[in-house]
Amino acid sequence: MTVNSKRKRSWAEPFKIKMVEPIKMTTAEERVEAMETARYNTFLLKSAEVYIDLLTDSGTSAMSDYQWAGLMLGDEAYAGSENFFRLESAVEKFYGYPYTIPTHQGRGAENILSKILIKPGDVVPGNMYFTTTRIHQELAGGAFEDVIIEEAHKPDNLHPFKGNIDLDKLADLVDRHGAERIPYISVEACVNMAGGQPFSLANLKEVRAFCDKHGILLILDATRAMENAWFIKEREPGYDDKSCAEILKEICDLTDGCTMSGKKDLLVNIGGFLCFRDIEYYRRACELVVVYEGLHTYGGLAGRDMEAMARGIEEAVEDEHLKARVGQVSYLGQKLKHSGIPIVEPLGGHAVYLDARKFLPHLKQDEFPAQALAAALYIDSGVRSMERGIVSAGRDKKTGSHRYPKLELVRLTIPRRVYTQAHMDVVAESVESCYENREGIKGLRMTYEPDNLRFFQAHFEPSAPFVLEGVGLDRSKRYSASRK
Ligand code: PLI
Repeated sequence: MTVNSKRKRSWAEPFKIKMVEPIKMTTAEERVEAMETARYNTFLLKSAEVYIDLLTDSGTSAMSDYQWAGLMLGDEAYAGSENFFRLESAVEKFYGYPYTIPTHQGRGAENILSKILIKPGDVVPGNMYFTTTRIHQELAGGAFEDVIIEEAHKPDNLHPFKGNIDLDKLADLVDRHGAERIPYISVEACVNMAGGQPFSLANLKEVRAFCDKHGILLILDATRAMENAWFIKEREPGYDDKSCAEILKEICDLTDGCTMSGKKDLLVNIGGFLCFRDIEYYRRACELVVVYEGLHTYGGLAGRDMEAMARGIEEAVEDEHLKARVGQVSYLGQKLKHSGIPIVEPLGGHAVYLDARKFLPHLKQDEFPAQALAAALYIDSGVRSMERGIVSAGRDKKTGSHRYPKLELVRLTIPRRVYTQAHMDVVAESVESCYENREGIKGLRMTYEPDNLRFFQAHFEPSAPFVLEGVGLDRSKRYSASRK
């Protein structure tokens, strides 16, 4: 028998569906009403008003039967839960860190890390900011400085590792501030605000050498490190024969510790952790975790949550899982690209990002184009997305004026194991319809602005009514949406 191994083979998800959750399409009238009530902020919509929810991949994954079974084995003792030890050994096996402290989610770990390492006046370099990471650095008295490579700020630049750190920027930072003012370098895997862009192992090795030379710690934001490992396997010479598990270990081996939101890579609805190699940092973190989260063997989590996360680690690191997960993002991205929609390239690991500057060139950045586009997409089809631009960037703490990020994006974030390719087709059609209607999408004014992390709760109103043609499933309606 001869086997033709060159024949094209499609990929499919490495699971079948055992339980479903119904979702409901709303009418265009209902969506206009819902968006006005939500003040043009997709975070303020009710979940029941949403058809396909691409707000975030955080805590929205579908757990496996193996994880659900683990929930029944929760050891809910206040101290020394069996599930903590399961989590600790899974982290040590796959991430390689000897000391693990559970936290309720990623920002719990960021809070403790910032409090133990940052002193007022310190500077923390990172490969682009993340919202919660930066706010904890600032609340601890530090200042964030961006040292990501310039390519990361250009949506159509095809650099395969746009999450890389620019070593020259790092050296300049040390010259300006002195290594003693830099408690650690924060390196995020699959950089969220850049479009889910990975770093390369070659770059991380250079950063490690820089840290060793200057006596600076290197802390990984491991939230999407497994997805980063997949891109290294795909794109970095010399890694295609390694498993994602091996690559993940190699990444972590170069770092001194990590913060983690288990709500992403690890396929759980809640949970996170903070890890160190050094027992002294671990002890200091143990002192604080009891103040902010809970005892160091549960850190704000139930025993069952820790079990689900330990099992999630085992499943999520599998190459077949990562291939299908990143493959679904790529499926949607390719579809949009073929329709001429401006998106961030190369495609990242957890989301497709629309380039709102190019999508809505008639809007200035302080008319909040990405916020307006996210609102229009919801009105068109009930697809919920998220702004990642000027609103998310917030105001400069010193000057009080808006920060103007180069990237003005709408994130279509894909939860893991939740939606099918047919859902992705509907999303693509709706984005295409918004593109056809782009001139009818108007700028917004901010009418309420919280001081911190304003994107979650800010209110907006359109400066002129939106005019969207062909809204809804039958594509026959014309809507003019504005506040009454
Ligand atoms: O949402 P938390 O507190 O579990 O994790 C905070 C956090 C830290 N780092 C990174 C890279 C994140 O993406 C992150 C949370 N991201 C959210 C909620 C998101 O929608 O992307």
